[in-house]
Amino acid sequence: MEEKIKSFLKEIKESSINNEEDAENFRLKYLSKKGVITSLFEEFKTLPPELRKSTGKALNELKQAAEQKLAEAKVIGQQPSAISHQLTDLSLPADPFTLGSRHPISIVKKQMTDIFTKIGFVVSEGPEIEDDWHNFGALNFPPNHPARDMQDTFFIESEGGVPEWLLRTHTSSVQVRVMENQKPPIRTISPGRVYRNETISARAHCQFHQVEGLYIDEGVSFADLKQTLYYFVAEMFGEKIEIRFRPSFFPFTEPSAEMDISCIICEGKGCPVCKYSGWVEILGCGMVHPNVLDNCKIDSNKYTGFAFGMGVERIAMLKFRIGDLRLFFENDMRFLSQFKSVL
Ligand code: 2NL
Repeated sequence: MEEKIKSFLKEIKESSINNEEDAENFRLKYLSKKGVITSLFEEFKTLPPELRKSTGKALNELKQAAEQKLAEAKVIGQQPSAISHQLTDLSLPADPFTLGSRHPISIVKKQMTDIFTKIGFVVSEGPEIEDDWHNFGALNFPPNHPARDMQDTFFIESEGGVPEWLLRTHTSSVQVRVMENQKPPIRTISPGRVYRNETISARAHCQFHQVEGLYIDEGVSFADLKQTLYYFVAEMFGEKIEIRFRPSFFPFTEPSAEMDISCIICEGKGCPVCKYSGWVEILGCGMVHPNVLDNCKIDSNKYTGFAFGMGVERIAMLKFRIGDLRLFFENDMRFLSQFKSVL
């Protein structure tokens, strides 16, 4: 019998337990009620007394060895190295993923507003669905002005009669709300999406983005307007940029002007972007019309102000040299993924 115990001991020491199944088989073979060790204990009872001492000792050692082997296997099985070996290989590379990027319009819109907030302008935002007063009336549009026409403005259908709501055609509507609710000095910048009923082409779209600025205080002059806008383009396009103003007309400013910058593509030499003139129009501006101030309960005898408005797409096209406005609204990944490095 001692020979049998010896060979089982050798077997136990040499057996390998690598997973739950091995462990259970080991337990069944050696330590269960019908296992090897139980039957050896049965056999032990039949031994003559003179053999019992040494055989009993060997048998107890065999049982201990089996129990220890099983306990050790369970402890090792709970360790990460063993688990990873069995279940997953943690040394494999992680799943690949691609980072998203900001839309070019968002990038440029933020650059533009940041330039103005640095000199004390405060960002104001407002609703895209507006009433006639905030989009037209307060801004000195006469009742029959062509911009109010169905051809230019998207009106929201009403239950018979005159439509009450429209999609804002400029973010001046936000600045009207600021003037109605705050006292001068006012320095505000209004970025946002606007809508106009235009035929979609490489140069026009029925939706685009604007950044409008407004500055009202005592003694604000056209010189302040020029200096502020020069500061803006120098920050946006660099110190080498030149500007020029041409007289224009808007119902909400008097006098009104349009501002051109020297063409950043050809540096004034002449190219298709500037139509060989060396100049590119980038914004409209002027001194706030006294009627607009009065409409918003700001004393036009005491206060003056300047205002300007520009298209974000226009600036983005110049900055990134994009030839077709429609690209901004098509969500083509081949276009959008080019702006990855710019944050
Ligand atoms: C353009 C021209 C302009 C303004 C916007 C403005 C706002 C208020 C009062 C007076 Cl509340 N004016 N904004 C002034 C002149 C021009 O935008 O061509 N935008 C794309």
